[in-house]
Amino acid sequence: MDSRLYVITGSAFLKGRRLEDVIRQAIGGGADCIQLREKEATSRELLEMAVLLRRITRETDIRFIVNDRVDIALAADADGVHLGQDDLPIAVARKLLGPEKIIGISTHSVQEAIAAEQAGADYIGLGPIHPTQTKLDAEPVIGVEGVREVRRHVSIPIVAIGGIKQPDVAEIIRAGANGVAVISAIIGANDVYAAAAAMRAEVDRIREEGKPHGTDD
Ligand code: TZP
Ligand code: MG
Repeated sequence: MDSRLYVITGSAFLKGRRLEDVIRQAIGGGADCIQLREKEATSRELLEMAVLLRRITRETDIRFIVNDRVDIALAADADGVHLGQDDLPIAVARKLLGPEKIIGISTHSVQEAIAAEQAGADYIGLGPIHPTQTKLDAEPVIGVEGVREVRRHVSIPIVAIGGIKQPDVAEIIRAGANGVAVISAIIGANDVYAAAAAMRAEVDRIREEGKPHGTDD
């Protein structure tokens, strides 16, 4: 699960554009994983979006992850789920999903990262790196230094999240993140394709410098 540009949905940023079009542009620009995350949606709406995103990500051969909801992930045959600290425990999610699905965990500290790895997470989301307006109940920011510290303690892939914009990418990847997870800077961009392409190119450029980025490299 070594994602370089992990794009998360956020309907608030669509500004009247169709989810399908915006996601296709993000994938065209280089997103290699899409996560469905819609906190306000009903189960029925989530399922509909999940089926749509599964179709697009299958066509383009990239990963598809569902936030919070193991049931929706199973129903849409997503590649996995992304769970927060207060969602189902990893062991329970693993039992429901079986051995093949991906399980990612949101972490905010070295302790949470180590616990996630020990519990069998396939990757961690780590942040918020910078202040974000997108998640109002976000934990305190951990900065790039937080990435460097967590990288020293876990070997599973790290996807950094929170307020990340194109100029931030280089130091985050140099600090040991495998990739970046982004909502507003891509979904909210006027030119989604260009925003994704610029961020993906930056991840690729720094990754090619050859720093260690976890076991999946
Ligand atoms: N978890 C930590 S920060 C965040 C989530 C879901 C929001 C990221 O959105 P943005 O717009 O890229 O800051
Ligand atoms: Mg959650």
